[in-house]
Amino acid sequence: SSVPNKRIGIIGCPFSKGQQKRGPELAPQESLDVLDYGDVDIAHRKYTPSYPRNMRNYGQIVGTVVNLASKVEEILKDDRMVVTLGGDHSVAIGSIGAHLMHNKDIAVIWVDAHADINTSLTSVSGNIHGMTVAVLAKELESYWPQLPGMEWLKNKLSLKDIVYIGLRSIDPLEKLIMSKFNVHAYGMEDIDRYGIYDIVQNALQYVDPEKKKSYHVSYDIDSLDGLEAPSTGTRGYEEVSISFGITSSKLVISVRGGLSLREGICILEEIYDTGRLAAVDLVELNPAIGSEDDVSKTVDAAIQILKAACGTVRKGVLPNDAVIPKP
Ligand code: 5AB
Ligand code: MN
Ligand code: MN
Ligand code: MN
Repeated sequence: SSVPNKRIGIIGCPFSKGQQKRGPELAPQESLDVLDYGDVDIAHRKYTPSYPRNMRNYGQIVGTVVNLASKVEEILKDDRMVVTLGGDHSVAIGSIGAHLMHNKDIAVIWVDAHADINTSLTSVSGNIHGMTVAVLAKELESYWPQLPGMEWLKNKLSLKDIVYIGLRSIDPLEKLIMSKFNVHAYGMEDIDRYGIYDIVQNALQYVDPEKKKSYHVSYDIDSLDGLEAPSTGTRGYEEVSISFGITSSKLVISVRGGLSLREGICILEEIYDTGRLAAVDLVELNPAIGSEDDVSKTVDAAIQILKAACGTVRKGVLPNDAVIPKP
């Protein structure tokens, strides 16, 4: 099998406007021991004469993902695996968009409680972190209004090239989109039935049967159970206000019962083992949520997952030239 990439470039994207809570922008400040390409410039400008409806903070998002995309491309050209530390999940528009510019033949493994496949016309929240996959999807182009500033996204992602793992909270219209386009997804119930190892093997076999694609893992920390990763914005029970025209009501989304940290680690270990893991996003960690303990628990979970993505083996590795000391 091919040799996994040992060179890593890490980039912070402290962007939080894809959702409404303060905090995800703080996550990149937690330091991880890898080569650092710095933080992306966050766009603060209000954008565009034709701001699309029901897309909160569109201007800042467009500006930021463009900046992130050029950094990600730079890291890929340096032949390093890219680790993008969000930020909320809207940053994956930039990282996956850049990966697609660098290499058209990618496969995305989206690990999340949510499908993030709303368009501006189906979203009940107007939060763009719930629309990322739909923005990137080739098959959904005609379901969007004009998206000014997203013209750079020329190579779109085919919905055949994405597979979800860990879903447990999908909006009804997201479900409709997924079934119409036959999007491949493993929910928590599938993991209960078959176990995480077999699920990952199946997912990879589906999305990359010829074993030649460049993998992009977009890891939303809310895929983990709230007990393992409490400091994230969309966990537990949350009320999202729905407003279409003059009607408005509340939707309660339940997202308990998520992945164990071990399952999360296993996903990355197996994908690392393919030797073709080229990019990882670690998003939605929100250090402004929960107690100090909650935050350090969540950061630690994120670190364990990133370590697995970088080739850490839980069983340990043989040291290079070391010998067992004798007296
Ligand atoms: B996340 C919801 N589907 O569109 C929406 O955390 C939640 O990046 C989106 O997965 C969650 O607002 C976005 C209700
Ligand atoms: Mn999520
Ligand atoms: Mn997400
Ligand atoms: Mn979230």
